[in-house]
Amino acid sequence: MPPTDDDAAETGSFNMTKTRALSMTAQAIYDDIKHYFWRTMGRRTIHLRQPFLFQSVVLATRDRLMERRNNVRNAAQRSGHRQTYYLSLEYLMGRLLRNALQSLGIENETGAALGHLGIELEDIYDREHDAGLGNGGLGRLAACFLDSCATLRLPVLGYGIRYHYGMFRQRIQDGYQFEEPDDWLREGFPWEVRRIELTKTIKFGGRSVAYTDEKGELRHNWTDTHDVLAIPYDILIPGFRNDHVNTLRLWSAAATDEFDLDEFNAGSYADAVAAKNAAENITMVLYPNANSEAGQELRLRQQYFLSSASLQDTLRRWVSRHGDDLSRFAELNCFQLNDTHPAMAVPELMRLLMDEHGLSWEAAWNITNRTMAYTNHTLLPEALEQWPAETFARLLPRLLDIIHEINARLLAAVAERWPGDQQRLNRMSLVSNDSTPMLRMAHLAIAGSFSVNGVAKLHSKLLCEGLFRDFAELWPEKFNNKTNGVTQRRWLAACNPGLAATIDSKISEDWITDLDRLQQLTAFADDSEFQKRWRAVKHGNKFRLAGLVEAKTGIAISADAMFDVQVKRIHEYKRQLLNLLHVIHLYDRICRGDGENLVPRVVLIGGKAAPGYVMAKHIIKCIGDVARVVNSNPATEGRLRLVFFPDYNVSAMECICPAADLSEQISTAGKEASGTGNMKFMTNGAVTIGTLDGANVEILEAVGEENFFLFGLTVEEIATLRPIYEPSSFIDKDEDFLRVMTLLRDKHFSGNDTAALDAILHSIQNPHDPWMTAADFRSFVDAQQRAEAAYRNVGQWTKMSILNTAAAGRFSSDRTILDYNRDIWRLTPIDLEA
Ligand code: 26W
Repeated sequence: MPPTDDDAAETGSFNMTKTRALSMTAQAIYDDIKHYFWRTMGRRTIHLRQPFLFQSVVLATRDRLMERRNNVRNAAQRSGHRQTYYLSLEYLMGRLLRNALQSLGIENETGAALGHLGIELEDIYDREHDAGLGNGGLGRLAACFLDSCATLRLPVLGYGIRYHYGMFRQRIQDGYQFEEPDDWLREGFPWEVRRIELTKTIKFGGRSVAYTDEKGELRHNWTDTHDVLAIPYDILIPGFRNDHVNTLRLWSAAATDEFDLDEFNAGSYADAVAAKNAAENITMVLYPNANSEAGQELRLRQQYFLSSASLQDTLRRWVSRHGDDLSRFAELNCFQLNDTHPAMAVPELMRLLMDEHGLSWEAAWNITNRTMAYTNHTLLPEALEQWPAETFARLLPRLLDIIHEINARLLAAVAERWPGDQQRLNRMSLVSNDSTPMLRMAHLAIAGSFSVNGVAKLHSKLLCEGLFRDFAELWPEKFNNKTNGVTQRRWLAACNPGLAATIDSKISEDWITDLDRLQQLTAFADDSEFQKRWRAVKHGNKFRLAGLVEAKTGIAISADAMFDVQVKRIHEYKRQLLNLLHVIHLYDRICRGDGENLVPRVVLIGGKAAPGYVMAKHIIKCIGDVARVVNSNPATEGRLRLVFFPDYNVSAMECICPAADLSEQISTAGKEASGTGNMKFMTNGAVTIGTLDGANVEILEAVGEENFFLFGLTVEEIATLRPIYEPSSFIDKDEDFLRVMTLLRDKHFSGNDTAALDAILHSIQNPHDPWMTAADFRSFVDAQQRAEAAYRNVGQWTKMSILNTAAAGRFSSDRTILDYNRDIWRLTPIDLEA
């Protein structure tokens, strides 16, 4: 056996061959919980408001994960197979306990163990704080992928950042959003295991010095740097009942213990130590901007910190197993870059291979270009990362050298293929031609990767035809699609046990690891007994959500109404405004006496606005303003409620998606890369009202037009209309629309502060409105009317609901990961028996 991970100089080891696996009985679990509570934590009495019982349950569970992880690691090492590393600045994990117990198959046993204490497992679940280390779709996708990789027994290690503060908590006061720090580590995070022995040193600043080595080769030395330590914390990721456990490794920044000598000598020992806080800042907080790049220097430091620590970790492991010979490195390793955020991995791997491992440029490039794969998650220009070259020169001088060299070689290849095409060179360059030259991280990621993928068919097509067209012409073989998916373990089995049991009553339970099996439900879509049961489950879920809504907002809603739901980050392109216009239209109908036949409806909107995104905050304020007027008008009683759901997060979605009837996926065509909330709703039997955008296109294809409320302009129609777009032509010729606008203009919903409503009126009426909200109003209202008519027919609606769940198979992240593995990673599942 080659030397392993953690044994630089081995002085001994435990013989584990005779160790029996921990028992999975209720008694053994009870004993372990008691052990941790009494002996490890030194507590005697249980108070559910304190974290100690929860922590004891976690430790008892973690032990059972750890022994499995150890076995998997040994098996992976023995096999010597290829590995993938998922590099992501975000992981939106949510709570972990329920998932861990269900994966291990010990939920009943743990429940029984707690039953001895007179405690409900659900209360322990509720004690867990969400791990919210992500903004939205991209971060939650990473979490679903980890679940699927472990369930498929693929050797995939996630690398990320252990932010001290995760996604902010949203508090709504007087209709305004306030951000509160998410101090998720305050009570400790018992799932994590600190791996101090794997600490890495990360360089910043200093300068790059060229020199000639003994062999006469030109080499570089990055010196006079300010170093920061990266300390890894491991979180264990279980597969579903397969004894497979993978690792998520999160890096935390710490100061090196070299003190500032000047200050130290000046006698200010305490000041010198305090100055080291600066280092720890790097991993202090998650940047809460989805789909817009704020360009903060600290964010750049985070990106390099993650990239460098993870690559060093990978190379360290390689050297400990294979020695200095890197000739097979590319064959056995693959890095998947979750958007451009970790794109610094490209020049950093080059640097490590050349400067630390002595490889030539060609040898290093060969490895880099065969191991890196890049996933793009957005077409929005404002989300495309660009960093001032000047900042790079100051913070990462050696990387800037390397990026310039990559660029020179790229441009030479382009010039050879398209001689004299200067415009193309400018478009493709890694460095922009501006007065302050900017580094285009997407171009760097594409140049350095062997695979570039989008996250839904339409999105991948638009990447090739638009944003990355020049690159797709140069390297068509790199470009591919991997339509997103969500894990059915969390997003059906765990969050909707009633529906899961209903499904199990008709088809076998295999869907939990093979979601395509849901297709068999089609045979029961018309079965009236089954329909009745299906409706009862939905009603129960709506009742549960109604309780949560009332607890959080004080607004009472009826589980008998249609639940019309839009939850996602607040962004203009997602068009929460269009949804709001429809609510105002319904309200107007009720007020003018045309609401008699309306299906009672609860419109639920939730999501966070980036703290600096003024317009998104206006949208939240406006929803609140409209809600107050609508909900307090007696005429709307039993007909219409508008609710803004505060602090939307993963745990909230686990209660919301099982309760939704109608799923709002109404972005301007061409703007939403994929969407994944759309898939969670569909899986739970909600019917989509949506545009031809992102994965909606594939959802429509899967369920058929009769089970989807399609509306809105297509990508092509948007493009044609844009130059001549005149919102007033849509407003003035549409009486319903005009009435809505008149209510807004007359300040029917405004309190004292009209800023939000003014801004919103302006955006709808603006011919340059990038989201073209007014253009889709009529067709949206019409689609809503079709939805309403369908909902009125209980049997028809239930059938649509069942057929949506039945068609959700292809939106499992298991399918997505199998696609990644087939086309990009080419990993062999770990066989524990072998
Ligand atoms: C801080 C800058 C920044 C920029 C972009 C942070 C985060 C981003 C992400 C790319 C935003 C994001 O989450 N994109 C979403 O990714 C999902 C998973 O692929 C898709 O389903 C969504 O359509 C896409 O908006």
